[in-house]
Amino acid sequence: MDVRRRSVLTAAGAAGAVGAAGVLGSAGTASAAALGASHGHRDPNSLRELAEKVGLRIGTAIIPQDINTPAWAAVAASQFSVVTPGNEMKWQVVEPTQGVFDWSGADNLVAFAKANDQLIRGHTFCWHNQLPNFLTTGVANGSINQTQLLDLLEAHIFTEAGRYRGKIWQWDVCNEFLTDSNPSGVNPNDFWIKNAGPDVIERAFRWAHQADPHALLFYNDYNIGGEDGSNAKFQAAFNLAQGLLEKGVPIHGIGIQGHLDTQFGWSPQRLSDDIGKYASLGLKVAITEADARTFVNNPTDQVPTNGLENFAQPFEMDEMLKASLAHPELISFTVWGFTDADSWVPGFFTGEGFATIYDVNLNPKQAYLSMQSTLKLAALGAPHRVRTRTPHP
Ligand code: 9MR
Repeated sequence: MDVRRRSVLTAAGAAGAVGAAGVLGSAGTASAAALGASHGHRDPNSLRELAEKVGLRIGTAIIPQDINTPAWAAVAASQFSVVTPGNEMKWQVVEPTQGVFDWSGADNLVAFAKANDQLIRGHTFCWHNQLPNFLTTGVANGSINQTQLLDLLEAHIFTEAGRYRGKIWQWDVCNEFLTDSNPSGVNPNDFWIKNAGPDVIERAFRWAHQADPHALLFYNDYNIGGEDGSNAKFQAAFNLAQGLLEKGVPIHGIGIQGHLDTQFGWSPQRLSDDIGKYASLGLKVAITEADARTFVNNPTDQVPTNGLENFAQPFEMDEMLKASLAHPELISFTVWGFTDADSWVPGFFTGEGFATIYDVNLNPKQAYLSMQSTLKLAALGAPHRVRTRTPHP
């Protein structure tokens, strides 16, 4: 396990964290105010409008509070042109009990996106985390065997991809299958690899493609772009994608999550190189879960304990964006929650926070302003210099 990235999550811990974030069972109904809040009156200086000028989609993860809190919904609608459900399309949420489906949160997100002229990144079919209890328990006690597990996964993909067929721009088909070791590779102890077999990844992609032939299908992972000193995990992701392509598996893109922590090394230049290498395979690339966390005074106020973090945090966010802008194959840049108040970070990393682009009171932080000026430069270029008198030779 890479302790730099995350703490170990037990199934119970993950469920607790979701519950604490008010996600499970509180999907609610999107308010009329939230729907279409900013449609037709967009600020030309918003992230989405600036990025649009170079064809880049700027996105955010969305949790139900983002839709149900009018001030948050206004930001979600006005600043972003693609949205990802933070949890609402995960198996644990959509089918908590076998055969009993709850699409309310996912449907709300789809309606919100439609009302606000946003595309959707579907997240995620096949991940070891946030699985329903019936599945993990059944596998653990032997009542679900390998064939049955594959059948259940196939049904899950067809059901969910089928329900939203034609409405999803990119699907994260498989998520976080690689080890954090050096060298890295597909984790033999991953829930899916261990219990469904090593070809589960290609099966999942083929099923997803059959279920929604127009969706772009992504492999998504953390620490696979500029983040690891050894770059071992990038190499593993590259090899995985190349192997799938050689087998004719319908994979169309790589999702680099981009969960950074200012206390660790990270190289924007290497990120740019890595994006270029994925693109050289003929794949699209997306930054899917960008945030940069740091140590803070407390989880409520999230003020950095070291003043320099006010510069390091926006630097990392902005440099991720700059590396992204350099590559035409990089089609979307998504932040994992837009305000520190809706970020997953304080709940997962003790003492850390300040990871997003708006503060806990929904004021744009330097990270937002830096990204905005980068997009402005990309979209409009710098103005030509004023004329001056020049000395005669
Ligand atoms: O943001 C999500 C958080 O609300 C959940 O509690 C958590 C459970 O593991 O998952 C978070 O999202 C994860 C994403 O689905 C995959 N990459 C890592 C993200 C942060 O943990």
